[in-house]
Amino acid sequence: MSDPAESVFVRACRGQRTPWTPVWFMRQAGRSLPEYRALREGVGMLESCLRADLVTEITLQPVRRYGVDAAILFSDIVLPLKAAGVDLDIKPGVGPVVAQPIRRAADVARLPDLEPDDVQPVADAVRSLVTELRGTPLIGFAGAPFTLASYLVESGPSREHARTKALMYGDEPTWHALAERLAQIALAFLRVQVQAGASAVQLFDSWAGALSAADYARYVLPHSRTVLEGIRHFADVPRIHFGVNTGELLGLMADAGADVVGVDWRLPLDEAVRRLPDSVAVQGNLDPAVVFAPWPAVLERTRDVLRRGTTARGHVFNLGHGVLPDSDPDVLARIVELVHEESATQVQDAG
Ligand code: 1CP
Repeated sequence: MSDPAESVFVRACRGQRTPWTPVWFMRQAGRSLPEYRALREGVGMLESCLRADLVTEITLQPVRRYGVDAAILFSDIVLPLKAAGVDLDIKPGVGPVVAQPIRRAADVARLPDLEPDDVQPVADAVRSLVTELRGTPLIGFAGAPFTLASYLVESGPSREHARTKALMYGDEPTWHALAERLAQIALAFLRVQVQAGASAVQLFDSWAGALSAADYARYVLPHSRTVLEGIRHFADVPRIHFGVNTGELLGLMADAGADVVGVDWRLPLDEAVRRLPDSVAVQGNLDPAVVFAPWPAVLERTRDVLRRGTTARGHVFNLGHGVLPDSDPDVLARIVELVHEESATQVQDAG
């Protein structure tokens, strides 16, 4: 069994030379695969995240299908909140729904802490995955404080995040108290995964792009830094920091303590590289909708992402956001093959 800490994926995250560009897909587990739908038949989303056997199998499915360079744990960003005791559910076709929204200081005070025992099945699944993956690295993840707060304050998915921003702008102490609690929960969840053997972590701040740079720096960055720096002190694993529509925030997201910054499809990777310090690698950024276009378009755009990615210290190929639910698994498998072939040739040309 090869050492996942020396895998192509981990090396690229560290900005070290690799024989090809590693690739994985956000939301590769549990979305478009028929074998996933079959396994989940009659099992609720959060219930499935707390069954180690299901988590293990669903995490492995895309690795087998696509030959990706990394696995991502099958779970959800709201799972640690549920496991800690927050009354919430994931409604099919909707997303996370919270019974009692958190909007005042008293609501924040009621938020429970996450104890490692609360997510014991996650640790069990990670341990069995490390064995089953035979050297392929496993990415652990958590939701960042802002994105988690949005679900708790809005009480469900939101486009505008208006109540979340209203809390931030109108009651700064309560906002910081909430974000600090969520940072501790995210950090505790990541620690469990890393302790059990995850080789890298990704902090999903999916909705941070809703904020201006000044507001991100004032209200969000310090709390995301608590999580990312907390992991750095805990273990030597690469930390990926990702959000959608964050072109104006990339430098700040690196500043929060990332080794790799995820970029969505709106900004060309070489431009993202110009906005980032030299010390960080990039991840991204094929538009997830490209998967639906005829193959010549997929080919052209995949090559373009690879070419722009060569300007970075390290490049992990990915989509600019998650796999869309109706994506054809065969196209995703062909993209993995293409990324491997093309990038191996690039390395030969450069050498
Ligand atoms: O590869 C994988 O799919 C791994 C598992 C995974 C991950 C990484 C799931 C399973 N969720 C997530 C992260 C997650 N969850 C994020 C960050 C990534 C992103 O931006 O997509 C977010 C914002 C969520 C919240 C969430 N959970 C939503 C989005 C709702 C919204 O605000 O628009 C939804 C629909 C869920 C449910 C969910 N999570 C995962 C699955 C397979 C599902 C669908 C479950 C079902 O309905 O049965």
